[in-house]
Amino acid sequence: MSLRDLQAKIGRKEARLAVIGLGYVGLPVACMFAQAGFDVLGVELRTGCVQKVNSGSSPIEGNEPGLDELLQEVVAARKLRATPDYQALRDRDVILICVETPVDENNIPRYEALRSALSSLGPVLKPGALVIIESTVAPRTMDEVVLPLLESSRVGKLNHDFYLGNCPERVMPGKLLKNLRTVNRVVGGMTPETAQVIVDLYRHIVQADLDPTDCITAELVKTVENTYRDVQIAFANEVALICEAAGGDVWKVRELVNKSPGRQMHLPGAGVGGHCIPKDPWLLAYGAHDKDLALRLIPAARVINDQMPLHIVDLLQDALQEAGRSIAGARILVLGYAYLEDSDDTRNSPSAILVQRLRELGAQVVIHDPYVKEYQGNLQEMVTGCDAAVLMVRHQEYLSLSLSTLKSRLRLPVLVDGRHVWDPEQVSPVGFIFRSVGRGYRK
Ligand code: SAJ
Repeated sequence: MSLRDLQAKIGRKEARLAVIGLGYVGLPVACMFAQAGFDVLGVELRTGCVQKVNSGSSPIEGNEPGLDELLQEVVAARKLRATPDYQALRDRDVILICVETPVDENNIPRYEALRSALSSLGPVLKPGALVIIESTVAPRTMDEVVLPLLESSRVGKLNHDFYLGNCPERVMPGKLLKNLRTVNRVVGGMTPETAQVIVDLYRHIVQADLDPTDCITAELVKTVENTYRDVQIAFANEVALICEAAGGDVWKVRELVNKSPGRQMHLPGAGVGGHCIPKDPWLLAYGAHDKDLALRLIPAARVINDQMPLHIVDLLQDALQEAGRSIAGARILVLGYAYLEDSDDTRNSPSAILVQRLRELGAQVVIHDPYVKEYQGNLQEMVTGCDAAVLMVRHQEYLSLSLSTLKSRLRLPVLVDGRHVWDPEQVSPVGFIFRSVGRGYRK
């Protein structure tokens, strides 16, 4: 089938789609193309996930507005079904690949899932089919990993026997469906014609801009946009450390800096977690790893952000010292374990770094998080008998905490705020020994 024939089939919604990987990226996009009227096959190796999807039940944890209902609707309408069998891909005209692309402890991309998906897809790929990579990959991966794997695993050449592009995901947990509809997308194609066909396809589900370009640009845009965020957060964190040392208040400073045209200082805090921001700067850096280019700012930003949970420990030690207590043997209540407010997602959580360090220093740690199953519980009971409370995540529940009740239940009036929940004017009258990221406390 020619690209033009495929473009026509997409226009008539007759193209048969497939999504490889039914996680927080693949499942919503599969549901939305199915809702748009396409026949969609989900390929997923986790059989438990396959069974849940085929029963119309979402395997995704956390609150995703509309996803459960949409999944039930499209499965009942037989527009979406899931299978672990790659052979089922033989009749698919368009295949989206939405598998994980983590980095390892040396910050090197790990493409096992991507390579496995491509190697299994190649031999069953229908002639004239279009392959679209949604996973976030390091610049040059399309040219140096994806294309060679597809060409080596099947008889055929690019732009003759199959077509290839990338449309990096821009999902945000908690608003997966809304963002798919409303967030602009960059669309990379191995040829401009391929990029246009991919734009035509996504136009069926995306109401925002679809910007066609080449694959290397799409790879760079996705990794740069998250690296931008990481560097901006690191800047805010370093300014917070300066404010602490200089006796300033970073929150007042940030508010007034951001009144200056063109400034948008981000939020300093207890660290940077999640599945995107800690990883994507390393994917971007890897795009130039074999060139004689010494990156300094991007790696330094990662170091600054990864140090912030340890800085919270320093603030806690300082406050406990003022209360005449060492951290060894102290009982510490950690408020929040998810990486993001009002989420149950704990991937790369800064709280995990904090808890590990506290235990290394001999503290007993009590963890509360209203969204993370293993840490749910009665907060008032959990705080009783603790020597200090450390706020790590700005969950809604914590914003309305009674400070006087909190103090009455703590053995020592020690409170550390990692996410700007409280101001000194609220805390001091209650009699806390208070430390907060970005606020000078040096006498
Ligand atoms: N954080 C800060 N200061 C900030 C913003 C975030 O310390 O100013 C921390 C958060 O507490 C969290 C981490 O950084 O631990 C990541 O927060 P995030 O708001 O960036 O949320 P993510 O990880 O879900 O990022 C996703 C990204 N989306 C995609 O990769 C498709 C990111 O590009 C979005 O900007 C972000 O969602 C969003 O804006 O919701």
